[in-house]
Amino acid sequence: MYITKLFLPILKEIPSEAKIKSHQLMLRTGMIKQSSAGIYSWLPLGFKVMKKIEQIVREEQNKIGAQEMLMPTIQSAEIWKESGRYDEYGEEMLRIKDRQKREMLYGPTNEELITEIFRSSVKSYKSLPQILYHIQWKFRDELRPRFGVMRCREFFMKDAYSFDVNDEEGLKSYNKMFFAYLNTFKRLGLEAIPMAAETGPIGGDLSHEFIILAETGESKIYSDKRIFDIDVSKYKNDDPSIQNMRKEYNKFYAVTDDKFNKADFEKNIKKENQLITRGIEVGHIFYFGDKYSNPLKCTVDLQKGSKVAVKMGSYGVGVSRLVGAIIEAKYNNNIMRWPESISPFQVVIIASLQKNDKSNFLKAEKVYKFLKQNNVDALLDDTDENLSSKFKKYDLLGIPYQIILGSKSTGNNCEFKEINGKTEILSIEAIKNKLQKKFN
Ligand code: 5CA
Repeated sequence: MYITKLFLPILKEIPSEAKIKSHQLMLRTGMIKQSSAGIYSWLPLGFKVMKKIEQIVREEQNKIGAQEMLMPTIQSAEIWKESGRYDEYGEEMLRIKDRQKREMLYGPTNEELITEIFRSSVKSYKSLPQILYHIQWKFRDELRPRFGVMRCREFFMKDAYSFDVNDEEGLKSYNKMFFAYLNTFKRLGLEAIPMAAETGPIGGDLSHEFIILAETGESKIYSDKRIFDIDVSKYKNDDPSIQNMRKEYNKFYAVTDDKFNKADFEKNIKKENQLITRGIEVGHIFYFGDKYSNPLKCTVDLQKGSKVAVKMGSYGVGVSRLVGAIIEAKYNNNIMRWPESISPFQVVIIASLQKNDKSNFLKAEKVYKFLKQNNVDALLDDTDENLSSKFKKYDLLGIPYQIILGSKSTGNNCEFKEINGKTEILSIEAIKNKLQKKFN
């Protein structure tokens, strides 16, 4: 892509309504545009990053056997009345009437709808276990939408739902999801720690929030520092290994604000291992057994003819929130750096322009064509700005690698720079090989 062709409305000024870095940067670099309070359009750059995050989330869900589907954004109030949450949910729920005066709502979450789908399709314990998920827009009429995509009213979420025959099996599904989440966040370049949490309006008595550390985070956390040293890559995707992983996490105290108990914290953790800080919740998982299946009569027949309400859990990842959360985690010294796995482009090619001499730009175009032929997702800077403003722009955009055509690029060699890191002089072949390796 040539940058002049890219729809990239970069703003000169930091918008005053944006209080935290990620919000400022997302507006400034034209990733998003506010359409009304807490509701955003996703412009090409932001959309591309979000879609890459979505794909990683999807791949890790598929790896644990979850199946993708798609439910609508608009739901009927009937099923929410059956579960008892229609009144309980309060003003956060956007309620709508259709032309027949039927009560509808824009889904803030999907426990009821998925339970209704399940009860009308599954009759026997033999069809269990199942995990279904979708990646869809949600609407919550937050009292104070703020921090851009971090706490907005309309947001993109992956929500999954598990169905099992008893609690023992249900906990296996919960643990599988726990494992999938750790792998997902790792691929996104994040260190997300599972913290025991309150269940709020979703319900149940077992729940973990996955939190990344950030000063601007809304969640206060209390943990044993050693939980950050657990290496999830030593665990395999099978039940015994996943159970061992859970046991290792359970050894360390890690809770959010509402679960905090000062006496427990001080008794269980040595002073030097105590960590009290703030973080951003990027995922939240719940096990609530028959909280929805009971009132909605979602049962299966057991072997001996009796019926049992299926045991369920639900599992959310804030896909759109993650774009902001990753910026918060990666922005440093006025330089942004996207993890390779989700960077909007893999490399940017920048030419130093001399008056009446287009040779560096012509070389840059050649490099660009060569990389494109080799499936490298490159951005070519074809503006006539001076080098220092180009560098500033790409520090802001955070594309992890730069190829610079200037005084140091002779013959087939170019300057190859890691944003925020070292510079090397390499042949274009070597750069291509390096990039292909990094992005595979
Ligand atoms: N049904 C359950 C799990 S599927 C559920 O809705 N859980 S949740 O309420 O915790 O939301 C899941 C994730 O969505 C959160 O961890 C957070 O990352 C994201 N999220 C929640 N509210 C917002 C919001 N207002 N703005 C942006 N992201 C949000």
